[in-house]
Amino acid sequence: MKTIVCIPTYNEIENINRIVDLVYENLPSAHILVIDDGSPDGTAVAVRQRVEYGERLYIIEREQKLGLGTAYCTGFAWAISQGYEVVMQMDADLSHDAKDLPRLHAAIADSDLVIGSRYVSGVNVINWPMSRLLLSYFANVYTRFITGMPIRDATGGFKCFRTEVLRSIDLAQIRSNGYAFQIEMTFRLWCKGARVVELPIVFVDRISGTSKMSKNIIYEAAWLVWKLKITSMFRCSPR
Ligand SMILES: Nc1nc2c(ncn2[C@@H]2O[C@H](COP(=O)(O)OP(=O)(O)O)[C@@H](O)[C@H]2O)c(=O)[nH]1
Ligand SMILES: [Mg+2]
Repeated sequence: MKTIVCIPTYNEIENINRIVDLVYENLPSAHILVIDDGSPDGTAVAVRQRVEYGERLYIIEREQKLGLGTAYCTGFAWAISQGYEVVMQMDADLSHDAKDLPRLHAAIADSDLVIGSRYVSGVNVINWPMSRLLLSYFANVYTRFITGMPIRDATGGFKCFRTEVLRSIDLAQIRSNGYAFQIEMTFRLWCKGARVVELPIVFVDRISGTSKMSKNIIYEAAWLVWKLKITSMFRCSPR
């Protein structure tokens, strides 16, 4: 199946070449789309300088930092328009192990959304401060409890979608950005009756560059789960 891996970037100059190499190493048939938000550190320049650029490596450049959610939506819409059958998403900062790509990709054969999950078999997070881990873990408990969606890791960013099901949701309608974006995508697909599968992954905190996590991202997600719950009372039919 024609596959593209979407990688959003903001100031990932220290990681971008390594992650691109690792994706090709582990999933040689895949193409890559970087969505860069005008990184001042020249991340986009590094992408355009690579030999694969224009062949199996593409970039969408936005003028300023507009957020992760809209970066992904822009990337997904482009992937759909280009006829990719499978769209994967992962972070640029090497927190997601590219060695997991083939396993997540293989599982899409009989599902619609595969989630690389940190919490499906215990807690598989390395090097996060305890405060960040607790925040993430309880954000997931909270999300599960409020929405009723039986997903252990709804906030993670390592996923594989069947394009056919991505088409079924209106990407232009999605406004959320950080954790909230990850929750919203999974929730909307789950409500549409998508087959969602979680596979265990190990998440390692970034070694280079800085996190773009912020308080606003937390508030956004805390509010979003209620919004999803309320709207889903009218139309949500999980399988
Ligand atoms: N294009 C784009 N990418 C972003 C933005 N914010 C974060 N990213 C990227 O999204 C991924 C995850 O962000 P990160 O800061 O590592 O979040 P954390 O792992 O939750 O701390 C990384 O590849 C970032 O470069 C944004 O506003 N625009
Ligand atoms: Mg990160």
